[in-house]
Amino acid sequence: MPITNLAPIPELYVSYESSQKLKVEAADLTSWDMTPRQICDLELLMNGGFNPLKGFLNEADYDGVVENMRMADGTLWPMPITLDVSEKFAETVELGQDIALRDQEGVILGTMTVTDKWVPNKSREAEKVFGADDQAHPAVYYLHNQAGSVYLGGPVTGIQQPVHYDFRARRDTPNELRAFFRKMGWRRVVAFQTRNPLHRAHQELTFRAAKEAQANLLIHPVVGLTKPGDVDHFTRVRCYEAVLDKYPASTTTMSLLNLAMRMAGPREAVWHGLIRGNHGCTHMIVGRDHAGPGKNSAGEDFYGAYDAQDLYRTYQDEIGVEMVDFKHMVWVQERAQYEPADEIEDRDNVTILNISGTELRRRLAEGLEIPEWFSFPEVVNELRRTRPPRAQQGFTVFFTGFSGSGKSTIANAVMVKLMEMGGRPVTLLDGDIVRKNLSSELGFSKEHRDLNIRRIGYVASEITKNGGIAICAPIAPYATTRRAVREDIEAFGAFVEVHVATSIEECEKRDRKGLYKLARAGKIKEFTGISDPYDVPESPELRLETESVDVDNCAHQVILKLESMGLIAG
Ligand code: PPS
Repeated sequence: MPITNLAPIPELYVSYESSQKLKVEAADLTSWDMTPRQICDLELLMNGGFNPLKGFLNEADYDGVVENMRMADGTLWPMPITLDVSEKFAETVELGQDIALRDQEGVILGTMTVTDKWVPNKSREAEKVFGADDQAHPAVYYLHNQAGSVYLGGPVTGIQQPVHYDFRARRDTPNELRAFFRKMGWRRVVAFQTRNPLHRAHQELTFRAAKEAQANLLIHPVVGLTKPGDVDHFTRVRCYEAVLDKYPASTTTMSLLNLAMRMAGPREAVWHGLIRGNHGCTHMIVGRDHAGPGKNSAGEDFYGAYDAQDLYRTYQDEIGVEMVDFKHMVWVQERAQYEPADEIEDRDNVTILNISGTELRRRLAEGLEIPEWFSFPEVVNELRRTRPPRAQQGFTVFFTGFSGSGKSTIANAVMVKLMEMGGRPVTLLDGDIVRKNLSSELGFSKEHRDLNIRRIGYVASEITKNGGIAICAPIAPYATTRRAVREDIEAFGAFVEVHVATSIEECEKRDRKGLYKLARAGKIKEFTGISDPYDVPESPELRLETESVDVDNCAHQVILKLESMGLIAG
C-alpha cells in the first residue's frame, strides 16, 4: 500500500487576495443559505477532506455514486454529496449561473457554478445508498422530510472556512494534519473514527490497534452531525481530552472532524476510509456495526454486524487506507485487565465483565455507580455533569388529540400536580396560549399547523435543555411534525407523548366551544377530524382513554408514567 500522507492534497480555496475580491463580487450573486449539513459538506469539499470531489455532485456523478459507488469517470465514491434546495429557489437558478453559498449567519463561504439541476428519485437513493427506503433510518428520514426536492450540482470555489469558535486548537484541515505528521515523522497513522465518548475498552483497543499496525494513533472524532440522541460534541471533546493523557506520550494525537455522518454502515465505512486517507492516515479502525443506524421499522438491524468490514475489505486497495479490525475488548476481573474477547482461552474459569451502551445510559440516568474498570473517573464526571440523573433533568410532556378531547384540562391538572411536588419550574404551552402569544398570525393550513408545532417544540426544547418541565397541549395532527419535535427535545431530555384518545364522535357530542357545529356547517374550514386529517400516534408513551375516566385519574396516570420513566423521584 502506498505511503499516502506526505504530499499536500488539492483544496478548492482560492488565494487570500482572490478570496477578498471574490467575496465582494459574490455579494451580488443569487445566494443559498446552507443547512447545517450542507455547511459540514462544504467545509470538507473545500479543504480536501472529500478529495477528489471538486464540488457538489452533478447528475451523472450522482447517478453513478448512487448506483454503484462510482463517479462517471469510474472513481470510487460511496456517498452522494448533493446540494439539495427548495423548488422555489431552484426556479430562480439557470444552468451556468454562479451562486453564493452562505452559512447560517449569512457569511459567504464559497460559490458554485451550477452545471446541473434535477429532481432526484429519493426512494431509489434511499434503497441504493442506505439499503432500504425506511424512515426509521435517520438519513432516509432526513432525505424525505428535510432535504429539498431539487438537487443542484457543479464545481465549488472556496472563499473561506466555516468559523468554529469551539476547540479551535483541535481542528485541522487535511493538509494541516498531513503537515503535522510530516513534522513529527509519523509515516504510519491509524485513525479511530468515533461519535461516542471513549471508555477504557476503547483506549485499550485503539492502543493495541496502533501497536499492531506499528503506527501512531489519531483519535478522529466526528463533531459535525452524528446520530440524533448522541452525547453532544462539547461533552465528548472534554472526555476525549481526559483520555488522551492515558496514552504513552507522543504516540497519539486528536483532531476534530466536522463531518455530517449519514449512519450508512458499509458505505459509510468506505467513505470514512477515503476521508481518513485525505487526512494523511494510512490505517483506519473499523469496528462491529461501523456507523450503524440502529433498528429498522420492523425492529431488525439495517446492516449485518460485519457488513461494513466486508465492504471495506472489497475496496481496501482502492481506498488506499488499510483496515484494522476492531477487537471486542472485555474486562477480565481475575487479571484486572482488558483482553480481546476472542483470545481468552480460559474463559470458563475467569469472570468476564462488560457494560453495554444501554446499561451505561441507564446507570447515568439513574445516578448509579459506574466502575473504574469501565471508564476513567474524569470521563464519568464529564458525562454526569452533562447528563444528571433523569429525576433532575428537564423533560417535555406532549399531549396530542382532537379539539375538545380534554388535552388542556388534563394538562392543567398535571401542571398543578407537578408544581405541588416542586423542584423544577413548569411551563404550560397550551394550544390556545400559544396561538395567542407565539402564533397569532397563523391559521390552520398544514404549513401553518407545522410551523405552530415547530415553535412549540422549539420553546419546549429550550425549557427541557435548561432543566425545566414543558407541558404542551396542541392538536398536533401530523406524525412527521411530532417526530421532528421529539428529536429536537430528546437531544436534551425525555419527550413523553400522551395521546388523549377521545374519539371524534365524543368530542363532537361534547362540543364545548361549539366549533364542531360550525365545522359541520362549513363555517370553519380545515377542522381537524371533520375536514382535516389527524394521524393517530402509533406508539405514544401513554394513551389516555377519557370517556369513562375523570380528569384527576387521567392526570394521575400521567404522573405514574413520569415516575415509571424515572423523571420524578418516587
Ligand atoms: S394545531 O393543529 O396543533 O396547530 O392546532 P392548535 O394550535 O392546537 O389549535 C387548536 C385550537 O384552535 C381552535 N381551532 C381549530 N382546531 C382545529 N381545526 C381548525 N380548523 C380550527 N380552527 C380553530 C380549536 O379551538 C382548538 O382548540 P382546542 O384547545 O384543541 O380545543
